[in-house]
Amino acid sequence: MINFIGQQVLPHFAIDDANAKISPLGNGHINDTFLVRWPQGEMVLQRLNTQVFPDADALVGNATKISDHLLAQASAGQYPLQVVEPVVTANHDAAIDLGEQGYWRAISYLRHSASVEVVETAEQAQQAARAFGDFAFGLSGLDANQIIDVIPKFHYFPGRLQQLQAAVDADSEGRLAECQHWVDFAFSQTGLISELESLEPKLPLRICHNDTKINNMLFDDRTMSAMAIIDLDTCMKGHLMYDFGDMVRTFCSPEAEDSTALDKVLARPDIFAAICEGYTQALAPVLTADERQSLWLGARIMPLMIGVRFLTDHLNGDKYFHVHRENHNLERAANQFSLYQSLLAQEAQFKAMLCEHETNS
Ligand code: GN1
Ligand code: MG
Repeated sequence: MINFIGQQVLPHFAIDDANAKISPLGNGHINDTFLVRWPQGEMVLQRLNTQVFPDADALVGNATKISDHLLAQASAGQYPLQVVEPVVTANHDAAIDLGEQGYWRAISYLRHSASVEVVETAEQAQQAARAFGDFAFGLSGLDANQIIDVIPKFHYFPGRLQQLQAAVDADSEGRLAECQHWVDFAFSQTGLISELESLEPKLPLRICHNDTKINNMLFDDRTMSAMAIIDLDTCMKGHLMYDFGDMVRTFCSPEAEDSTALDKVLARPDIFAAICEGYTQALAPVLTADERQSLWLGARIMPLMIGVRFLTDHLNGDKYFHVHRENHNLERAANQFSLYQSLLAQEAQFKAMLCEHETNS
């Protein structure tokens, strides 16, 4: 892949392969991402997964609109973070479609940036949650109809359960028996659907990030303060509760998303409180009462729904998420369901924390 990039992709950017250093970057589950450095500069290069994103042009178009909007906000002093921007080719194209050999696009690399895989302190969680809140707030002035839904029904829990049911019915890899207990567990939690159905119609549609994992927010490695929000691939119309929930999902556990130490996969209360504080403060001017009320549902639904998606992919033979070992998706699913259980076990305490921020802001 590295040789291919050097010989077939870099020339589109007028970069001489002989002087470039190409290395894999990040831990994405879908696209292939590389850092390219050459004597005159550096950039992030990605091969988009067109199975997952069939309308890659729409994805690139969305990202351009979002970064343009945020850059304008930043230059007016109204957006506190740095903005990742598309890098066009020598012919000023936003992407290179090489057909079978991939759909490639580049984005700017931010110097002095550092990413975190597991949140260590409440301070870190608060900074990151505030940054994701600033991002959503910054986009509240952009007309949501300008953004194309690159994956329709992305965070639609009933649809994800239907996909799990289809995978169970097919059992194409003969993996059902060993994970039947997790399948049963997932289907025992359908009570969330009625909660969702009563809340969702009241929630405004906003441009959401839809993948607010801790490693999609960069810190400044000199100060460890928030620097930028990255990975605009799934920015689409949606509800803020899912962005809140994805932070809870990826910040609260002291273990990585694929850790098999399930007894340690617990939602940390101090981190949950810090997310509530950072996020609701940044969004205070626009957050509606119904949106505030939806946050606890978002916090539960995201680990459960991502767990369902991992389990579905395990049953389907690991066709969607990149895997690095046998049963990787099953292990991820077990991890996410354990985190969900830990959240449920602390429901009263966590709901009280959300109410506290309701009255404070
Ligand atoms: C995928 O590839 P990455 O890490 O940006 C997935 C998210 C999941 C996440 C789980 C398009 O994101 O929805 O929450 O893995 N993205 C897509 O870690 O499905
Ligand atoms: Mg992503």
